[in-house]
Amino acid sequence: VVDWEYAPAPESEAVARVKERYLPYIDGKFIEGGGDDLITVNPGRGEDLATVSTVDDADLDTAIAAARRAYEGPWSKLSGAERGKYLFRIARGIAERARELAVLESLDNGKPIKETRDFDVPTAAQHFFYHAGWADKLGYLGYGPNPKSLGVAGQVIPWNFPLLMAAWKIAPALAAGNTVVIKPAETTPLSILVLAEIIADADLPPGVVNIVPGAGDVGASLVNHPGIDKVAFTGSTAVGKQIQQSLAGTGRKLTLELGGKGANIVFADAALDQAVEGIVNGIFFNAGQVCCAGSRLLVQEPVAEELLLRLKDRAETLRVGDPLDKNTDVGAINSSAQLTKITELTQAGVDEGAEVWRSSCPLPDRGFYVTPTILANASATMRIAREEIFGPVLTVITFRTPDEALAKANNSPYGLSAGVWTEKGSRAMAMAARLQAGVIWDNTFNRFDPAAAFGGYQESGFGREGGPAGLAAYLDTDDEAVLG
Ligand code: TXE
Repeated sequence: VVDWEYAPAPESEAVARVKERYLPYIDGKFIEGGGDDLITVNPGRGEDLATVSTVDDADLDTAIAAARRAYEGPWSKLSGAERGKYLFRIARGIAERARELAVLESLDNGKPIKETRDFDVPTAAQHFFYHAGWADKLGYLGYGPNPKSLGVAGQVIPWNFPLLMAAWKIAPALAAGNTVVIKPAETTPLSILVLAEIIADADLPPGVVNIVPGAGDVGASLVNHPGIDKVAFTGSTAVGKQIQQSLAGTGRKLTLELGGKGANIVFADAALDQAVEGIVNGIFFNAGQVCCAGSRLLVQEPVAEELLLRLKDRAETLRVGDPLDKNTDVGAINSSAQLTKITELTQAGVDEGAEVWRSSCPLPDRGFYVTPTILANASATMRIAREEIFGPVLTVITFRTPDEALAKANNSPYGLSAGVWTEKGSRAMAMAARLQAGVIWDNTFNRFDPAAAFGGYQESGFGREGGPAGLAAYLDTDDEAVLG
């Protein structure tokens, strides 16, 4: 039994320097947008956090025209080494303001400070460092000494890793020589607007990066704008499908990174305690609001009971609570809408006959929180086995043979991530060859490296981010698949 009485260790909220009002960043200036203001909420408390000015169609035209001028003017005339210098400066700027960004991200998104401090912010800086190194070496990618960039990239990002997704999108686009107009998610626009300050301080030529806050309609106008040469979207499968349809026939290059229902497959010979850590990380990291989450646990029958016992013991120790508390393991859900979706889908699992276990950790009395939940005895036809819950809710299914594990893992419209836990290397390799997933981890989970290509199959989208393949997505080449 865990004793939940403890002394909180809160990070100072003042470090985030939250402003009352945040502005779009267009053509090197922070401007009042013509759209309706939006209020961003602190999900840890369920209270309003700040007001953000959003863009209208005229502002979008201005941003895209500025990006075009910057592309045709200073940016495309720079050498790769000079572009690299700007990226290094942005990376250093993120590192210098790391603590401020971490606290702000926890306030705006709800994820624990442990994660923003140790993962989101340093990994975002790492992405700029990595791509800075590529800017003057694109010739080594195998398509001539001076590969051609695409032009103006229109990018739309989600709320689950706001700063990190901004880095994933902006860094490769700039390294490859493009300019950018990027829209953050409506619930998490703050950290990218601090990144805009870092970009301004790095003296990037005006118009190279433009940040256009707004809701989904702004995203739709951006990706469909005739001034855009390349579209990169990370978000829901439903919106991804709409974008693909609306871009059909335009010839515009498109990368889609959509949802997932990752299978974490544990064989009877696996090191079970290590697997438990990987399963916990796979589904409770960022409260499960992760496209590559290991949201389906497939466990081999002989160890199913033992693994579940150990898993529940471990999950019982997770502290759910205030995102700014340094002891918090599982923070808040990003929005009340997402909270409702998680609650409804979990209930559907219970109604369909899954066996539910919930941790006993008390939840804060305000804010948007979900108790770590395990739904065992699930079958492949249940909604909880097929649909993305995007919350701290694990679906458990058993299997007998490797073939059955493969069939069950691949029985999904998605195909983003998978994990294989076994002491037998040949089995891990054989599974990896047949799993329909873009990212497969062996005896680990949720490991990320800017040098490694990330992306999905089927309804998880297409195109790769990270590594040479991620750069190819911003170059005039069809080599992405080869470079992956
Ligand atoms: O996604 P949306 P939502 C999944 C997850 C979640 C569900 C819904 O299952 O529960 O999607 O989340 C912008 N044209 N993922 O509703 O709407 C929007 O403003 C262009 C998985 O938040 O797809 C935001 O910036 N853009 C995913 C971004 O798209 C549009 C991460 C994502 O929001 C648009 C997020 C349109 N028509 C949710 N409509 C992942 N891959 O990790 C909205 N947007």
